[in-house]
Amino acid sequence: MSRNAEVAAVLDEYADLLEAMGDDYRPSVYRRAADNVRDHPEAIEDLVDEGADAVERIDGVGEGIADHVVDYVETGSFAELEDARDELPVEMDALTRVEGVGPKTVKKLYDALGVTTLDDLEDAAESGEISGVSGFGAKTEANIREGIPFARQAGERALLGETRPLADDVVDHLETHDAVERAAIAGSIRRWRETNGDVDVLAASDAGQRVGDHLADWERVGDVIETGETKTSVRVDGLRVDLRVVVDAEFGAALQYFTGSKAHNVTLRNHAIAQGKKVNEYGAFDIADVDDPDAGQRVGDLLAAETEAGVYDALGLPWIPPELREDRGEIDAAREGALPDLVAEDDLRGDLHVHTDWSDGGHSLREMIEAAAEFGHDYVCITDHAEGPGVFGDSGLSDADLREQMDAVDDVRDDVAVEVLHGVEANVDADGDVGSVSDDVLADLDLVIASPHSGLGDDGGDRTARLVAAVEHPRVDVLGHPSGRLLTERPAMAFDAAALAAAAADAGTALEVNANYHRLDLWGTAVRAAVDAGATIAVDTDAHSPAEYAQRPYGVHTARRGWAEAGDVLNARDADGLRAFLD
Ligand code: DGT
Ligand code: CA
Ligand code: CA
Ligand code: ZN
Repeated sequence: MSRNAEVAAVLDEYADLLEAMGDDYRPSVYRRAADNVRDHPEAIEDLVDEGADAVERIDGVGEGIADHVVDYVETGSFAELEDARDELPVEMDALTRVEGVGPKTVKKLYDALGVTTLDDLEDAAESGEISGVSGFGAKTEANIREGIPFARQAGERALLGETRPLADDVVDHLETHDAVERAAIAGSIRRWRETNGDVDVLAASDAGQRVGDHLADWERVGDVIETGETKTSVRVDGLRVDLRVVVDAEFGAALQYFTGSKAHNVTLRNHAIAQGKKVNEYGAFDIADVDDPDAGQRVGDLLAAETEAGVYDALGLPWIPPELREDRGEIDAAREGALPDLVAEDDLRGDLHVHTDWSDGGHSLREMIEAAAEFGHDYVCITDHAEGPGVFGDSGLSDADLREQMDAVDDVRDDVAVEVLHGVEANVDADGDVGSVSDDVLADLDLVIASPHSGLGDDGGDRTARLVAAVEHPRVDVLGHPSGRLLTERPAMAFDAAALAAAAADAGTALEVNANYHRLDLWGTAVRAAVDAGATIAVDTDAHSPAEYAQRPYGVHTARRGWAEAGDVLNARDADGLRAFLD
């Protein structure tokens, strides 16, 4: 991973500070630049090395922003940012993570009450001071108070879409050292959990200290927390990286242990004990003839330690994919030979949720379609937003726009190497209706996604009826990002996953696993409910740019966390199978 995410975060912070100061125009310019820097395929620090002109090659980055980026990468800040931070010295990122608290609210609460941190905000909300500030009522104060725990917890976990690329880079860096025999990602990142407390990696080597030093010396490392023979911890881009070094002969056992989850490991240990065996980070052991199995870590006859598959095999189990290791019945299923044959990245043949510059995407119809062909898709469905509440600006399409887009799709369709479907992403309104698009337009489109874009957030109310009504709508084919959650930013709306799954199965409507790593919506347990109910899922990227097609793995592995097989996935079907489902 490059420093793109870090630079984007700084541009977003500056945008928030400008907005708080009452600047109406520049915040959106900086946010757009931040999005483009974040998604840019080249490393921002490499562009900075080339000079400000190279940075300006990024869409939406003009001379002024490019200069700021160069200053930031070279010196750790830029003058205007420091001035703004001096004027409003608050933890902007943490405070705005509270639902309903934007930059302008932060400024008001700083001016009136001196609130600079989440702790300050909590104190002010609990003592009733916020409702005493002009413009704030008791309801707002209560909402802020209730939003603080989510914001606090969210701040402690990082998105898989940020940690996973970093973990891959750490492994690559470790593998450049000649004393490293193998290296691998472990922990919750290996299980593809959607947020992660830290980055766990494991290396096999007889020279632990040298390997630890090699990590500490990596150019990307900010702070070194500790180094040692077996454990080294550093911080990169604000994320904690924990490295364990073990001997190659015990790498499999260590990988099994440090992949977790803790709950999976506890159940696995009990399964071992029931067979007169023992499993820990050093191996699987037969302890049937041992008087005191707790006399040491390596007590008993060693059965396996070198490979993870060997450890499971020694306990009479097939290898269990990391996505399943959450203690949700996977060990029983393994014992019974009933593990699912999980959907794989290569099983997917197309993407059914894609935006263009007809709505809020950044690229033309032709660019997005050609990029889908280049990505290797057999088919792609263009699904720009219909007009309606919650859709960015006035970017949504009217009936007339959709009719016009049908012709535009036809113009591209014939000379591209991918089958093109034309659909729409309509809004689910409060009653579960799809609002703004008329029925005759819906009928003429190949595919209709209905997604909640407004009335989101968890107000404690049960939204099952709203979502069930949407899946039962006769024109709706896919329910898009059903909960509306934005990881670490906005909680999922509450709904009964089993009831939604049953309704979707009955209605023949697919439930989306939105692969955008800010969403991952549905998620593991909700996918499991869908699969158990016999509902179909659709793993789609919701791409707003060609680069976002590459977020597909996050969706596939999230579906795997829900025990999904290829047969459960709409876009694992070939084009004929897809059309049969849509008709
Ligand atoms: P995270 O970091 O909160 O996203 O979740 P994990 O699962 O990566 O947890 P972490 O980093 O604390 O530990 C990595 C793995 O190491 C964990 O999944 C299982 C194993 N592990 C760590 N500490 C313990 C422990 O005290 N008991 C057991 N059974 N396993 C542990
Ligand atoms: Ca971890
Ligand atoms: Ca850890
Ligand atoms: Zn969308």
